Amino acid sequence: MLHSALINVMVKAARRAGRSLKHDLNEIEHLQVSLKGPANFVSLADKRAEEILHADLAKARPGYGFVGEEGGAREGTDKSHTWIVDPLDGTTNFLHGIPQFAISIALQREDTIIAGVIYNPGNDELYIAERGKGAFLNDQRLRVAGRRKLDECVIACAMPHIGRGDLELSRREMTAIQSKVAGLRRFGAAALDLAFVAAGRFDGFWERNLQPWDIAAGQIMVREAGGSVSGINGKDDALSTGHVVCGNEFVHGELVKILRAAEG
Ligand code: 2AM
Ligand code: CA
Repeated sequence: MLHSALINVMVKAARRAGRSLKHDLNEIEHLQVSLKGPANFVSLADKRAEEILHADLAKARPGYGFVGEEGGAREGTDKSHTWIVDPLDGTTNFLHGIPQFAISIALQREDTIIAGVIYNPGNDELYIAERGKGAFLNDQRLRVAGRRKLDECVIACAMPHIGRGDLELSRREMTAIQSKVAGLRRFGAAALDLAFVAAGRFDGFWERNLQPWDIAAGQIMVREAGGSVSGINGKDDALSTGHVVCGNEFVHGELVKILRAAEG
């Protein structure tokens, strides 16, 4: 399938960084991890992947700014374009050898995300989206699920864990939602949760306290697959608030209602 030059640049970078992550995952699975500990090793894997992404993207599009989870923000001479990159989303899964992790790359032009690529090197699933041109998984056009009955929906969420999140609020939200849906899932990689909504696997997803690089590529993926994405109150912006809720228009609206009520 033919994609734009921009998407080709992003895909090439994602695949090269993916090879690096896959090599490092193999080391983790074979326990050839240094004595300093796996967490340290993973943080090196993360940094290596980000350096590959930065090198490839900067070579192909000199001057674009770059915001990555590991290296912070690097300003470019071209002030209207910025890459927003997570070299390893789903770090805890990666550390445990669970193949639900991904590289997430988005390109922002002025205030708008114009392209996104999410690549899971664990199972070679490649998601791409370009503004106005649709979303694809391994070259198959994506469409969000069409369900309009909440009791048939599978919804993804996050869970506060040690040192992170508001446990009480999360419990109120989960209690309110789990009693109304066919199933709740917590997979632990926000970029892939969004990609799964775009692919119609999940009917919806919400999570709080995310960073722009967790959301940017997944947001355009869901929108280009025909879905709705917003902050928790339904009107604000997921990227700037860091809180996200999405699904088809109906599911998105229902989740917003329930989450707002749970907020109290
Ligand atoms: P990460 O794997 O790149 O850290 C898990 O609920 C999701 O939240 C993952 O996508 C994870 O991204 C993201 N996340 C963002 N900030 C986080 C943090 N401080 N601690 C753990 N997960 C975080
Ligand atoms: Ca992340």
